[in-house]
Amino acid sequence: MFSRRGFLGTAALVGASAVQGRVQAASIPEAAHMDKVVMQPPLHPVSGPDYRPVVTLNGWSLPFRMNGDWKEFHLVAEPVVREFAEGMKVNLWGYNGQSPGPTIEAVEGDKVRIFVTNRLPEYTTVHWHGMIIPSGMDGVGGLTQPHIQPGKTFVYEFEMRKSGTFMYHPHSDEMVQMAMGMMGMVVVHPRDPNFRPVDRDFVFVMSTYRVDPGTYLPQVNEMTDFNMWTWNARVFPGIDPLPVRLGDKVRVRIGNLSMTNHPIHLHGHSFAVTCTDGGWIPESAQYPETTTDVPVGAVRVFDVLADNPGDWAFHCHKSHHTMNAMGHAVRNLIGVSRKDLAKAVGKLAPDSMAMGSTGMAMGNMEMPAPDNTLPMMTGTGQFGPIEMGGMFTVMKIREDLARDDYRDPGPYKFPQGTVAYEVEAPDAAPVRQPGKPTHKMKM
Ligand SMILES: [Cu+2]
Repeated sequence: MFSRRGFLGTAALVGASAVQGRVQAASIPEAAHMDKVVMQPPLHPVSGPDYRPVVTLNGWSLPFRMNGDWKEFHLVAEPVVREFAEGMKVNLWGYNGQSPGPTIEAVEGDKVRIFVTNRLPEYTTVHWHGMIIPSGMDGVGGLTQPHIQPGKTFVYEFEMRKSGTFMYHPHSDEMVQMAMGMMGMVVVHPRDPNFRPVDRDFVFVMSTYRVDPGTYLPQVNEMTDFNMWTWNARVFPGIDPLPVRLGDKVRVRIGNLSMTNHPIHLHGHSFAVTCTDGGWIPESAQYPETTTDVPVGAVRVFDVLADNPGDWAFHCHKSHHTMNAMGHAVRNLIGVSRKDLAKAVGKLAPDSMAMGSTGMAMGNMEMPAPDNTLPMMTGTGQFGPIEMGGMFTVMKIREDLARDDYRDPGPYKFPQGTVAYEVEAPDAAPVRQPGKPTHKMKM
């Protein structure tokens, strides 16, 4: 006997299978694959509402196809090999050939259908961090959907209800899968192209890894002691610069799926945080900053007027995060006589190198390193060693860049007389404390 409730239930099921049938009939869109580790040109819209596309540092945006009024994307979760910088490759898990996965771009109001194929050796899901979507599309394995088993493809369908910057990552064996690099960014452009428009729009996600020197696989159980601090799974000097035309209004969208916060600092300018993964910040609530902290599991987007030409360092302000694999066990030897130390150590280990008695500047130092690791501090600029690593790159603001030109313009040509310079001066002996205190303390 059919109860009314049973009848409705059946009808709903018929509806559901009809939707599935339609998708199957329409076939799954081809999955684009990326084999490059440098920033790909922006993907301009060919139809629909106009928007200024983003560029992803050392990454790309996922191509899509239109199917009726649905925008269809295809993500493939799979093992990948990611080059962190020249000289170091790591076996990660990612999407469509790289880790992190491609940026997904759409427009507010778009209906999107995202196919996710699992080519990992274990199940996965995709969670759409920060997006306002139906609960059943939220991608939390076990809670809102069955896990996607290896070899299977699932479909996520939802409307991009609000514009902004979001992230995607698995909610399925999450600790392992995120520690292996499974993540990416979602940018939803406002439907109104006049809403807070910018001239250049950059996006990247921060992640951290513990990859012991000479090895190729992150230690996924590591909780705190990471040694690779990455922007889009790249470290300095492997991170793309941000080429900017003088006078451009620039947006930088930063996601943090690492296990600690990162205070991100831009030299030479002040900026305002204009958007988080929760939405746009009203202008009345914005304030000027030169460093903004990006908490774990959050997005911060800042807008900056690039009105100061030059090569401007852009980096995490935790100084250990602008280093590559480092020996954290190294003792602080500043002030220790190098000669005595070298003698003492030399007796024990004849090939050793005493370092650090005047600091750790390593510009002219060469140390043997195992294969597949990177120097702690590296990189060379036009004036010498830069001695950075990890989360460091350069915003290159130039007068003569074309509108959509994102190629590295090379080192800045400093106008004559604008660079700090050496003067003739007598040998600067350290200033001694005067014999008598200059102020008497009242007791
Ligand atoms: Cu940091």
